[in-house]
Amino acid sequence: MAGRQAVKTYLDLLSQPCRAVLIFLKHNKIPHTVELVPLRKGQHKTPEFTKLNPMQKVPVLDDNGFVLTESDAILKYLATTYSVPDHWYPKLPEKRARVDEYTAWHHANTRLHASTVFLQEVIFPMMGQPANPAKLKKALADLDGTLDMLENMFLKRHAFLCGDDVSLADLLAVCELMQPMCSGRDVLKDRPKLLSWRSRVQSALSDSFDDAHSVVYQIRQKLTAKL
Ligand SMILES: N[C@@H](CCC(=O)N[C@@H](CS)C(=O)NCC(=O)O)C(=O)O
Repeated sequence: MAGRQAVKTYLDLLSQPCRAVLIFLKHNKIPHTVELVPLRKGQHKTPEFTKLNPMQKVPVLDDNGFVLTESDAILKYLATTYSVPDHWYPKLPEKRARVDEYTAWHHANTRLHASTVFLQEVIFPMMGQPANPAKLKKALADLDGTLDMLENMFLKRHAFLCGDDVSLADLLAVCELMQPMCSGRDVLKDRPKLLSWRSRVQSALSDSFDDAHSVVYQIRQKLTAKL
């Protein structure tokens, strides 16, 4: 858009929703800048960042003074404000509603369960607190239920979660499902249908996928080398 300045983002790339936002911006060549907010250093708790986002969470978008939080809202805002291919967030009401259906479900399912596995296996041990076997077992069982739903409901009719092409739903989901990979755990390894889906999403996102996930690969290398 003529005269429009690059959008500013506040991200930590170990954060799944931050990676989704960055991949979307890069893949769609939306002019942007990135301000890193390292969560491990508590940078999200500073007075300046708290002023920007009182919830003290990343990602945050600042589009020429319009400040927005929540990856779901940020991605939909970018998809509707910038000229990007329709498949990301289709204009046709029924197709759009399919993406909304997934994204409404995502936070209490794919995100919650995959990130609980990650917390138990990676973050708590990093903080000197070993994984709690009962909590890890429950998180893995919950995640299994979510993966069943992805296969049997969302991927039942289409190659992607909400249609025949990649959408915001696939982007949010794949970033969450990559997170447990930090400990070397591939949560999709025994699920051929979801593995094929991930390959399709990865191909659709091309280099932006691996670029954004380089931090995940680095942690995996570090943690699995110790085993
Ligand atoms: N629902 C939010 C979740 C944001 C969120 O939980 N971000 C995490 C990183 S993945 C964070 O900033 N955590 C810092 C904290 O809770 O202290 C979204 O999708 O943007």
